[in-house]
Amino acid sequence: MADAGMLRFHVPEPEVRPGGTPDFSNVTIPKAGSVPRPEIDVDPRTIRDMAFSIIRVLNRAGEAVGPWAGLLSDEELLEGLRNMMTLRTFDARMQMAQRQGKTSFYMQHLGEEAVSCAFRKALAPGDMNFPTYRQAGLLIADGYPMVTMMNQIYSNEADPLKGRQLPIMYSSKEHGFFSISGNLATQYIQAVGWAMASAISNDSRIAAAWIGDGSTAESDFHSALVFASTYKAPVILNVVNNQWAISTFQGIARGGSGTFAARGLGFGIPALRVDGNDYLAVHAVAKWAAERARANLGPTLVEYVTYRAGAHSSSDDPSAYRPKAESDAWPLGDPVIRLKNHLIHKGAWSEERHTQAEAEILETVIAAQKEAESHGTLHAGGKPSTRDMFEGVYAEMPPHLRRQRQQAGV
Ligand SMILES: Cc1ncc(C[n+]2csc(CCOP(=O)(O)OP(=O)(O)O)c2C)c(N)n1
Ligand SMILES: [Mg+2]
Repeated sequence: MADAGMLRFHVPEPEVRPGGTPDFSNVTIPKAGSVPRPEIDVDPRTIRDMAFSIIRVLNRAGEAVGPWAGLLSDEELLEGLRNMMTLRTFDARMQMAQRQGKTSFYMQHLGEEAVSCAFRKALAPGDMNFPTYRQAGLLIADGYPMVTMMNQIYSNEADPLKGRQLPIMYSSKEHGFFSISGNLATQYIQAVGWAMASAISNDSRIAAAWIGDGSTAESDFHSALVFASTYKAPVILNVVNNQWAISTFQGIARGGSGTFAARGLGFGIPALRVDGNDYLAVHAVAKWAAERARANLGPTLVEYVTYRAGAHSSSDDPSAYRPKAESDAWPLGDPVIRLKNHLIHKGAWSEERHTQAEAEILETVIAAQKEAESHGTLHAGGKPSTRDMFEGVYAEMPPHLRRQRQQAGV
């Protein structure tokens, strides 16, 4: 009490800094299969504890257990494994291409592949994602051509966005992938607004909002929750908690709320936490939330508990702010290895087939890369024409732009 009356400013600190021993002893991991699966029309007040647990299906022995298991066939699981492996290989090749100067920028998904790949499979055609830069699995799992993604990354002559967007900020209406905005959290208000419009026009399509743990500190996140809860918008409110927001640990944006899922409770929105490295759990929870939205039961907030194993982006070096071995210590493991082990346990897969699939996937990704590079890279080959810069923005081009286009001689 010596300093009674003297205020002290509180800044949350991560458990460990570079040079320290990784410590996740504060992350409580419930047993796989232990969290119940309520009916979709459950009274949200009766499941508030789900915002503090973690829904898991795959146990350490590679078995799928509990009430959230059993939704996917072996074929669907094998496709999921292939999609995650493809995303991982795509990431590795594009990260390398960035280092080779073929693009200015890249962002990887390492460790988070299950979130976007499994989620995509819970949606129906016509549903719309409002993704961040770390959900390319939504496109890969929906069969969007890798060559087109690479063309965008290289800003080459075949880039569908004509070099206007930062690399990796894809856009595809047909694949339910709303144009990515670099301004964090804008995706939330856009998704909720789109979902409200869908309900107002008595459509059947639902929306999915995406945000990272750090970005939940933006006001857009909170405003979106007001509208989503008041109007029971048909939207899935996804929070990908990968523990880091560049160099800032998740405790800063979370503050004293315990979990990011718990943010939904004050709005009366059902909030679930799920093991983001468990393909089966992610898919089952996404399906539950999608069914609620489609049945006019309103929004669901889902927190995916995962870990960003790679750097934030090609411009980041995590060794400056976290121990090097921290990702190996992450208690929920690796999503690709966990699904692989599950399929081997079931007798639907083997180490040999996995090695063979890795080689095949690498070959496919390299072939796509060769094709994309034939259309140009950042500093070589074909580019979008200067004329493209003036088109597709205004229905009628304003006089000053018409003048500039004439000056440019295009
Ligand atoms: C409004 C806004 N503020 C800051 C930035 C810069 N910025 C880009 S990514 C990022 C960290 C986001 O972390 P998180 O939301 O946890 O997502 P993650 O990258 O971990 O997937 C920041 C601060 C931005 N793009 N937009
Ligand atoms: Mg994050």
